[in-house]
Amino acid sequence: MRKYYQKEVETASREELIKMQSEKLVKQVRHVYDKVPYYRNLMREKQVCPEDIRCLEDIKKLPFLCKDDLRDAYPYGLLGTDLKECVRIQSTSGTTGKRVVAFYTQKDVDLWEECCARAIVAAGGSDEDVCHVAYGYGLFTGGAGLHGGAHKVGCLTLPMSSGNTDRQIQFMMDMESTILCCTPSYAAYLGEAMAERNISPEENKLKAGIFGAEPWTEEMRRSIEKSLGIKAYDIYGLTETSGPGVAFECEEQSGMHINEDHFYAEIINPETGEVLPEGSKGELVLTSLDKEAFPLLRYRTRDICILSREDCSCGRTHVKMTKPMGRSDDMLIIRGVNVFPSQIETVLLKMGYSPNYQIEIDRKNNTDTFDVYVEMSSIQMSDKISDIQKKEKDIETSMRAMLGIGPKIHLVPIKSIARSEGKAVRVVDKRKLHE
Ligand code: DLL
Repeated sequence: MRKYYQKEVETASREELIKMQSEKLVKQVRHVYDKVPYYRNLMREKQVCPEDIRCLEDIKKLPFLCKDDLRDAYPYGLLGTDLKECVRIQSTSGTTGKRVVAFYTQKDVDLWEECCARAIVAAGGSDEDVCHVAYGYGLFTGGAGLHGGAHKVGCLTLPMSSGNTDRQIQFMMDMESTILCCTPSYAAYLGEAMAERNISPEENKLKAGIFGAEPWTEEMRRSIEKSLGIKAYDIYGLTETSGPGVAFECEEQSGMHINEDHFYAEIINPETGEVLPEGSKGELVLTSLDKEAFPLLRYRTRDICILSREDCSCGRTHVKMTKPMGRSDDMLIIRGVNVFPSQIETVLLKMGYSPNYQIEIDRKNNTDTFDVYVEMSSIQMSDKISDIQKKEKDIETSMRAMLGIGPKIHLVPIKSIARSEGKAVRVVDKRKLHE
């Protein structure tokens, strides 16, 4: 059975990798400087020009990019090619405010799909497999990325998209799906739904799952593996860097190999921006080394993790990252959707509510619950119950329009949300997602 999708590069020596990365970086910095005025200005502010970047070490001289830059430059300000050369747009979940829109040339799509193909092969996939893609299709990168990867590997690809659990199970059983790709929480839910339908793990033909897009624990891995009778592999990525496939797990299931021929990874102290030595816990910063349309240099992912270059028994030489251990900003991932508390606050203030609110998230039956408690004004307190219920519904609708998912809104009496002495406690996250 095939062990690697692109053996030569996946097992290249460190020296070869560093040489490749250095060459690509020098070229990429020149490309970005010439093509992206936004980044050129940032470089000028830092008094660095393309000639200063001669090897990998020099990357430290470059400025960082962060989500705010993406927002400032929205929609076309970071394009590295003419729009005419782009063939695809994908975007983050969540809508207004913090939406990220990424562009792709055909070459970008091909490289992205190859990264996903590597993940599928590392999970034991081949052209003998039926790859069941239950990540959302559409603007979200999950469906498109794994779908493209499955095609490259030659799998029979089932473009299921998310939702409609009965149909998922029917196709999984009838088409004899062998590899499942979806969020870990949906995988857990499918496991439960199959048990409820008296389908035992031995009855399905699944052998592996490729799960990511949200935090999940080792316990969750074990529970999914048991309920579906599979091996469950992690996959990491973000829209800004194409989507899934920046990093993926191999048979060792102990951290994800970053596709270092396409992404250069650094770990920084999120407070100071200082680059930390290998083995330190900090914020992951990624540089896409050969993307054409959306070539981000030193992009601050806000994901906290640790990198390790210890030898891996799978033979891959690319650096491994731990599961993300949290974020250095306040972004929440609820049912796979990226949510910022500031978006919730914007809706409430626009609708005339006070900024006294609290977001409560929990996980019940493998599904995230999402409740927002909002204080009423003294005038609203005298409203009839039916009026209050209508107001709750109205807020819910506006939030759904803003976020892409609707929380359950609870209008509560004035002063019932505990005031804090320091920073307000806006988010109570009861899920235990990080070990
Ligand atoms: O979630 C891309 C993706 C799709 C990855 C399918 C894996 C599988 P965004 O919607 O832009 O893109 O969200 C990116 O999700 O910064 C992390 O905080 C989080 N994330 C992604 N993968 C993992 C993972 C996609 N394996 C944000 N574990 C990232 C934990 C993850 N968090």
